[in-house]
Amino acid sequence: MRYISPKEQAELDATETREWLDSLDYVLQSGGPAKVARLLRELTIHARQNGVKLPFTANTPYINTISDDEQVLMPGSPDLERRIKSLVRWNAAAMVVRANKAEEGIGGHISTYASAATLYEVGFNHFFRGHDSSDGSTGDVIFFQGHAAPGIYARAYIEGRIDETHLENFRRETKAGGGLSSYPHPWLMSDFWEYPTVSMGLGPIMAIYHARFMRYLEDRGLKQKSNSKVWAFLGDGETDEPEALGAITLPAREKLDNLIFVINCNLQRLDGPVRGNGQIIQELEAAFRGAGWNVIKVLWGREWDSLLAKDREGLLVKRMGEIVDGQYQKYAVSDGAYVREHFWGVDPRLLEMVKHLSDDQLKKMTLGGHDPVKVYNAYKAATEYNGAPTVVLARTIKGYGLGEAGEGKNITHQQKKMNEEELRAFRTRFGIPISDAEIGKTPFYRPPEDSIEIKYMRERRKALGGYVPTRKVRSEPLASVSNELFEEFYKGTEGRKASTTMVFVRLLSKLLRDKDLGRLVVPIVPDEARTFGMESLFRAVGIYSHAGQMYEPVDMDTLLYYKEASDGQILEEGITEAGSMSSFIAAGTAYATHGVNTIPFFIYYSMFGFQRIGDLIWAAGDSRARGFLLGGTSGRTTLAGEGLQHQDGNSQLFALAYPNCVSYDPAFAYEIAVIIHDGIRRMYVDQESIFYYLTVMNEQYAMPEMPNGAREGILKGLYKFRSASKPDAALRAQLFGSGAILPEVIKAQEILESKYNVSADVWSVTSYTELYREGHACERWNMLHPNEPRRVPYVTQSLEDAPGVLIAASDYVKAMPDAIDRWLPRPMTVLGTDGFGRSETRAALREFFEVDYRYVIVATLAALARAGKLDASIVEQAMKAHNVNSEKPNPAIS
Ligand SMILES: Cc1ncc(C[n+]2csc(CCOP(=O)(O)OP(=O)(O)O)c2C)c(N)n1
Ligand SMILES: [Mg+2]
Repeated sequence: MRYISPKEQAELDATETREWLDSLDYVLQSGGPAKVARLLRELTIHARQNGVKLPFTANTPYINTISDDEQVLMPGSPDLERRIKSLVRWNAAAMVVRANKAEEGIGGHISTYASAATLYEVGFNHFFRGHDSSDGSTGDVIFFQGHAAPGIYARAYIEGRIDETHLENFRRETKAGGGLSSYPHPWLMSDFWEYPTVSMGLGPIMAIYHARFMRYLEDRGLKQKSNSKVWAFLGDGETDEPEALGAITLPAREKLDNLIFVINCNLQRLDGPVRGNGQIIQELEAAFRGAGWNVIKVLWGREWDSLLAKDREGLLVKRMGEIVDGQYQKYAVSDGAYVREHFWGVDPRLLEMVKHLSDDQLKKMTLGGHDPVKVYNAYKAATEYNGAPTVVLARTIKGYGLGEAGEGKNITHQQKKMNEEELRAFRTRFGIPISDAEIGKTPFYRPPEDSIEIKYMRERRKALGGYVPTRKVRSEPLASVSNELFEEFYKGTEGRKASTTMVFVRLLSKLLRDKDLGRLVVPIVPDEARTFGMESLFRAVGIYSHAGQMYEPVDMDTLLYYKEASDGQILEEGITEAGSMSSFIAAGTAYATHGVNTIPFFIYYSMFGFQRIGDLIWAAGDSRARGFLLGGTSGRTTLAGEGLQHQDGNSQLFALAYPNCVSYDPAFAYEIAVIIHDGIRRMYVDQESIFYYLTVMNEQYAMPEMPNGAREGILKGLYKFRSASKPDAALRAQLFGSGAILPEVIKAQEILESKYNVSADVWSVTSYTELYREGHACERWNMLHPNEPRRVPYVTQSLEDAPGVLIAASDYVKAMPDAIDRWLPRPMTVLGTDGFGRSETRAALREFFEVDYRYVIVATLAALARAGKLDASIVEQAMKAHNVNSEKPNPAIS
């Protein structure tokens, strides 16, 4: 081969490159960009097939996605909007400063909203549709970033929705005249906030599933098809929460172009930079693009456009892309001379580009997220985009406008105070008509009622369908719930064995077939339907999929095939309890947001509920979500084989702490029927803002007939299931059982009577939590009304005259029965399942945790012995007879 010199080689390379580029230019001119894209795709495939390893990048350059020439002019009055924004900024800052004037400040955040003001104001003036939208939709659903709440209140104040007293009482919610919640809390401000967001990461995942639920409602004909959007505003630091990014593939897969994320990329979180040594925006771009989202970067304001136009060699773009976030933050707090030297100064050609600008002008060049035109264009593109969700990555400065008080500084997130000088500077910068004499008082400022600012704001909101946020219950309550559906369960199973899970599934199937309620029921499962024996529902009501079923399911020839359908009713979420819970919240709040009384039933492995996604359940409570959570395969000893990470003896205890969660641990079919019947009535007829948690188990036993008069007690948490056959016996006991442990207790009752002459009543405790709450409510009332007759807790009334020792057993921790101990006539012996579960058979587990019938017997006899009614030797004999080893290690810690 002939020798080719490096110079010759370079020339050949250059010629080759030119030829390729010329060809590409030709295709571009003759066929357009789409043809170029196709060609490049084909070239890529060809190269790969021939072993070429192409470098991967999911990133685009560090510039705006929407170029200068693609941009449209902003409608409306930019000047007025700027002025309004300044007023909102002032009041937002003022309310936080005032809340922290006193020694004991009560917190609040200035810098989050300061960085996000433009992102919100462009939305309020041009995009966010209220619920009275004239386009026939129910408007947009907006998840506001929790820490930006002061700005949202400040706007509501100028709009005239709340008054000065409210602002003064920011974070003083118990004050007369009404206070404002620190963050979005529909529980506390139920006509204002719709969704809680401040536990970071929950807003984004709830938004994703809400967008999908909106599609579900439309596809099932429960809601008119519309152009409503779900907006989620979040912080860049927030994206470190697994929930924030953990579900982003779903909306892309399901083509949810009704979903828009706006991430306020101020490059800072609470302690410091989000990615000091990296670039959070590029990182997020890659993640979202990789997941299939439409990504719009809004990095630079208009002042940069002319510089970028001059940047033929791409020097500026390259420079923009090589600065790490920590350094960008440094530029934000530095003067123009520093920026000139350190950003532009690396290359004389870059310096040349800005030589016509003064240091001051250099310093004032804005970022994209502070430029309303850039933000407007991004939102416009986002709302018009078809086929995928959009994320707007908007670059801003944290604490924008605070100047010395904190702009861009690491301490800015926690900045709650501003001194007089700082206030004065802030006022001057934003042109707020407050005099020097007054500034020390940090007065709120609202322009006169007939000012053009107020008129403009109101007109804009009117045109967009009313004020945002507004929460209003839009559904009519259900008229009633017929008893008919539930009656079969009162009769029991006539000896046939069934588990409470089977009973629930049967009841759910009946509800789904009901002509009134059926269409409102939303079954939600996280890949667990077969575990709970629900697979028959696949075929009966279908699994929801917007796309329908584009394949022939492998089990097509079976009766219960895996049917996906665009009007399917089941939300089969796959293995995501967090996603399923987000669906539950969307379905459980649709009575307000969409005016549809959907009734979600979310059934899951109980161990992965409160314990794993407790914060989302808390958010459901805050959201006033209605519906039923079903903890399946529950009970530490009832779920056999699975072991430590699966066996749940905790969830009932967790449920106790959720104020509007009504929880039950039912044992029998009729208990479940009574509870669900009453639950639907309370939530959908009486419209109470509560939700239910029921644990259901997989042990099968015969379901008895409902005892007469049990209904009230089932709901209150306790009723007598079976009376002692010899009430006058010398040895008496009261036995309490719950869930699948109740049959153990019943068995113990029989043996105690036949073998030990102990006559016992058996009680079913359906809810320790309800008994606990009612007991405390009575005590509290008594404390506050010393002169009035005492109220007696229901549990005390029920057991007042009950003779003998008291023994309780459940498949949950001992703290459950302990919770009612104080209202009992005597202390109670408690059997429960404290400790880690393990893989074993049910019988072995109950022996291990000491909750089977033998332990109920021993506990009863031991209590009688301690009370002096029985000789201790009898207890020892019983232990021997039942193989109970006194030296067995304590399961609570082993
Ligand atoms: C789950 C959770 N963890 C921690 C916090 C406390 N916290 C509140 S704001 C914040 C920093 C927020 O940073 P970022 O998301 O970037 O928002 P920014 O204020 O910068 O817009 C932290 C850590 C929280 N609210 N929720
Ligand atoms: Mg941030």
